[in-house]
Amino acid sequence: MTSPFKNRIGDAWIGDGDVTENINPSDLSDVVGLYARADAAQAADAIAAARAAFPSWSATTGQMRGDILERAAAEILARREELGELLAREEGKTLPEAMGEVARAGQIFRFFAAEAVRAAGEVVPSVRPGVSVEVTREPLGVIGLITPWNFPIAIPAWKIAPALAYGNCVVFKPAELVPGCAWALTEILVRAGLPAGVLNLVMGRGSVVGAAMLESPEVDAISFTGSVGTGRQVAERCVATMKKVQLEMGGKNPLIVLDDADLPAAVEAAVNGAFFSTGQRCTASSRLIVTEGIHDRFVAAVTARLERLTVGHALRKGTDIGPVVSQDQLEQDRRYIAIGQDEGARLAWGGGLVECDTKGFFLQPALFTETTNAMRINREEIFGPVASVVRVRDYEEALAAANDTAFGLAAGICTTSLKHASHFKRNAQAGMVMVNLPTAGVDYHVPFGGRKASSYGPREQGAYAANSTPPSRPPTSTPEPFPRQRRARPAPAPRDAWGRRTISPTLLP
Ligand code: UN1
Repeated sequence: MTSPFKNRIGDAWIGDGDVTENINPSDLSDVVGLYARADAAQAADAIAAARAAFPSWSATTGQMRGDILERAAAEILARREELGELLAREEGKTLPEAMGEVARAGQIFRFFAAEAVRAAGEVVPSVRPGVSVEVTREPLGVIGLITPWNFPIAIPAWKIAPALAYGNCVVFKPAELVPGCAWALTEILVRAGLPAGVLNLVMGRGSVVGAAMLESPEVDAISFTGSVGTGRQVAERCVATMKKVQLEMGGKNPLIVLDDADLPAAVEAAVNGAFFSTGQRCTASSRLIVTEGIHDRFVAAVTARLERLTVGHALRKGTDIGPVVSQDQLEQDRRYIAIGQDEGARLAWGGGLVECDTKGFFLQPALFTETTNAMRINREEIFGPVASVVRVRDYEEALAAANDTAFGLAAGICTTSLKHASHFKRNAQAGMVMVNLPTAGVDYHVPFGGRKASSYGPREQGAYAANSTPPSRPPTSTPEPFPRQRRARPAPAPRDAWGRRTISPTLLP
């Protein structure tokens, strides 16, 4: 038996015991590798290693942290083909999609390499005479990261890069289905020069590793991307130990198509948003809300486009849509296709299993028409290549349907009317609003996140990620980076109710 890829705890690669097989969803006979599964004691060791590394890591310069992130960025970008192949093999998105995701991860590290040296803080005149106020950001401490399987390298990148850039230590628990990219990313960062304990990788079960992170008082914050159900449990457990928490959860994202839309552009946005990456994106355009004047032409054109798409092995040239990630997810997708039919929706295209020369989880994209927004297929996140068309009279009814959902991650509109596009941007109840674009596919330098049940806590990505590590707990035992001075040090500034040291009175001469 080949030796497994191990967890990174402190300065060592650990784990010869329990392992999991990483299986290729395009070819179930292809084992990507064996990956160690951490137990609760190893998770505790990882947390302790991060805690021990924090005083010196948080006292490093932004330049030093940025240099490490930049080395990692350069390597990720240079290896995008090889890492893309690994990603496509373990998760099932097509090779071009996977390489695009790897490039995005590299760019995220490059962005935060530069952010690490951005001057932070401000000095403001006090309302009291002779006093000035300094507002500074301090590293938070140990951050626990829990990431999903659908973006095996980009989501870890957009959580790890800011956490490290701003001087925090990390305990990283990737989804069990995709340990390969997580291991490769950790290995790159370690070789880029991260000191021991600053980044710890603990692959394994949520019920073991995730639970250890949530319970530990030594973890200061959790950033989680995953389902609403799990997110709610994460939030409850974070509150119990007063951890900061950031949650990115589901979506049921509307894409409105108005009568005046450019039809080919609308079809492209819908097909890309709903079905590319096998529909496995929380930003997927799963509800296509179409006004009646364009409805039939739109459905005919989308169907014609779906007929030309090839579902197949993620690494094969010519494949447009790779497999569903796992047996469980395939069953969930098929269950919802059956629910839609039971609810009276018309399965206008697809939804069947696809035979390929390898055994994998291949599913034809499924398009439902004649649906109402009240149907379960339009209310619950399916997370597969399944989308519904909701027919509406006009823009007002479309807007009402778009907002009639518990979720609020992304929303889109296809129109040539500036009036409707502008109104929608202001009135869509979503964190991100797209015009003549798919709801999925986002930029890495701007805030990412949703409203309502889709997100909780501060925004991720771009400079907004700094808010994920609020200045709530200054480091307790930061070593002096400079030789001690003989003069007595002034008393520290008082802390506010949140423990923040935001006011430092400076008596002017
Ligand atoms: C994208 O649409 O490019 O899990 C990103 C997800 C989201 C990321 C989507 N958190 O699908």
